[in-house]
Amino acid sequence: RCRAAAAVSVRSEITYVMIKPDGVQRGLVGEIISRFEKKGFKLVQLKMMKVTKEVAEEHYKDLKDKPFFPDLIGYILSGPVVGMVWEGQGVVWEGQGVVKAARKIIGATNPLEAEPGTIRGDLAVQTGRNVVHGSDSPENGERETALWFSGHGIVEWEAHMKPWLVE
Ligand code: IDP
Ligand code: MG
Repeated sequence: RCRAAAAVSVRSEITYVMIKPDGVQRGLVGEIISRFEKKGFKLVQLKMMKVTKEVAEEHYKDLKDKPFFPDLIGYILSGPVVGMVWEGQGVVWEGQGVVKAARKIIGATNPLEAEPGTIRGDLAVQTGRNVVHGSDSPENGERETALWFSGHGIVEWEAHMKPWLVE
């Protein structure tokens, strides 16, 4: 079923997380997926893909006037990526849903400012090679899921861990 293309009101919050080409080349796919999985988020979509310029530019369209935009697109096109969608299934962190929580796990944009314990803080050193993307709002979680998984939507399944995770 294609939830990403349906009306906004009924679904729980989802976030689009993407392991960028450096994360794939450095063999960090398992490590990065593992951090979200262990936290208790529910994986509802996953795919390795070669990126097209059109999708990369659409994904980062809000940054198109930034001086680093051409380098950013070049970086994202430099190799395959692993895109995934995570659902929070009732897990909230400091009152926020999965989008905000995923960004805490990812850490600050500049890996040198990202806290140890975050993905970027532990695994990366430069803003231009910061290994992972995470949506910055629930709206962008929906938008990016629809963009990267166009025509696929997300997989609906019941994760039996939920009562073991939240009271
Ligand atoms: P975010 O990924 O933490 O949400 P954004 O500001 O949305 O950060 O920027 C998107 C991506 O663009 C960053 O993850 C990084 O790869 C790249 N980027 C952002 N700012 C710079 C910069 O100043 N120089 C080079 N690349 C940058
Ligand atoms: Mg961003």
